[in-house]
Amino acid sequence: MKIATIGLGYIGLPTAVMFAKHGQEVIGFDTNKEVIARLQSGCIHIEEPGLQEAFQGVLANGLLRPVSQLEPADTFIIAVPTPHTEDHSCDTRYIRQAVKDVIPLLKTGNTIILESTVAPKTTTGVIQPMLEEAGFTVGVDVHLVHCPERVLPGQIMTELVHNNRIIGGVTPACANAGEAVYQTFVEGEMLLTDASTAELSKLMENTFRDTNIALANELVKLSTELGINALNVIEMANKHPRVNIHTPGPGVGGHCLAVDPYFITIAAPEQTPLIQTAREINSSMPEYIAESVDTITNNTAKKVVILGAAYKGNVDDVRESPALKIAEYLQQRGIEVHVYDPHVAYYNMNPETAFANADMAIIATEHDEFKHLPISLLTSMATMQIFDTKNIFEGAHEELTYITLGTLHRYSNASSFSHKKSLGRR
Ligand code: SAJ
Repeated sequence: MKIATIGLGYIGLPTAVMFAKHGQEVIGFDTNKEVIARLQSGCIHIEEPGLQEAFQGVLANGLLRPVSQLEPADTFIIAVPTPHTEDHSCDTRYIRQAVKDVIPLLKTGNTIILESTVAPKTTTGVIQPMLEEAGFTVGVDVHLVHCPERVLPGQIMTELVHNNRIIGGVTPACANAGEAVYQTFVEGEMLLTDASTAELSKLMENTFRDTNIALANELVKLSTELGINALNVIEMANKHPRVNIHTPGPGVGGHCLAVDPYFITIAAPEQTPLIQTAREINSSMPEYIAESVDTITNNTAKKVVILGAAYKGNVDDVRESPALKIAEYLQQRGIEVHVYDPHVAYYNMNPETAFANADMAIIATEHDEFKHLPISLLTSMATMQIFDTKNIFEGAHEELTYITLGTLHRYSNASSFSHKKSLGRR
């Protein structure tokens, strides 16, 4: 089978590599010529464990060819970005462009698979009409499938193989065609369904996470108010066999959890108050962290170092990153902010400069490097103070003030302080 993957980003590239690794002839197409040139020279352009080695292998044996000109194939897999517009709705322009690029190459019997996350009904409402306008009957001449990617950045190479796969065919024949494609390497279960169910399932998976994280973040706010350690509450509550309160943090980033719920709320605004509120709570967290800095330092912070720019640990992806929003809120307060991130080239500067004379270090991303910090960096601070919004720091120093999302109540305003003093612990 000859497979063409369109879009060689966080999903398209590992997917192309995986097909090639399992013996398929793959061409990887991307409109970004710099990306293609880099790939042709043997280097991947994203950080993902195991990907570089696997990529080099299939480039060397010729099964994967990065190309800047799309070619005919049996199967076209579209994995392009679906950015959100100003009002958070799903921008399908890259998908439509990809379909336009594919149409002149299409032959009877071809399969077109959309992996990009989309608003409900995009496959049947946007792509199917384009194919039919071009003279193809979907389900008869060509097969159209929505097969949402479900891999976790950082574990993509394993999850691509082992995760279950939703295969949403526009017709049952389309679903069968999609299954035949993924059978080449997927070891998880193949879940055949229709395209709209596949679209909404994908969106609800991330909405489930976003809503549950909002509950954890709301718990931080209410516990701080009540003088109780939210992290201890979560630890206790999660001992219940059917409870799994998620982990609170500085907000929700990435191009999935912070984006996908809006595709649902825009499609059905009246029916989604819970999802909308969850989004608001998670979006409020970076400002809440900045306000907490004011409270902790009694508005005296002049310089703050933010540890982490990426939206989550051990990846280089800064899309929708709460860390960068915290930086903005602190800068608006006139605070000098240094963002240090060893995983993100742009923010991988000299940590000495970032820490020197800082009044606080905020751990905003759970990179392994931040579990322990060199003592020399800590002692160079004006006030040795770590605000660990990810609860990961494992180091210790007698002069260190260590604050988590569970201990903010210690610094809350005077009105309820006496109450907090007697009830707050840790
Ligand atoms: N986060 C919390 N608390 C938690 C879990 C996560 O604050 O308990 C934050 C993270 O710090 C991060 C954000 O949420 O800022 C999202 O991180 P994540 O690791 O939960 O998810 P993503 O966006 O990297 O990947 C998700 C995954 N979806 C689910 O777990 C349901 C992944 O499987 C999807 O493939 C991916 O979205 C996607 O592409 O949709």
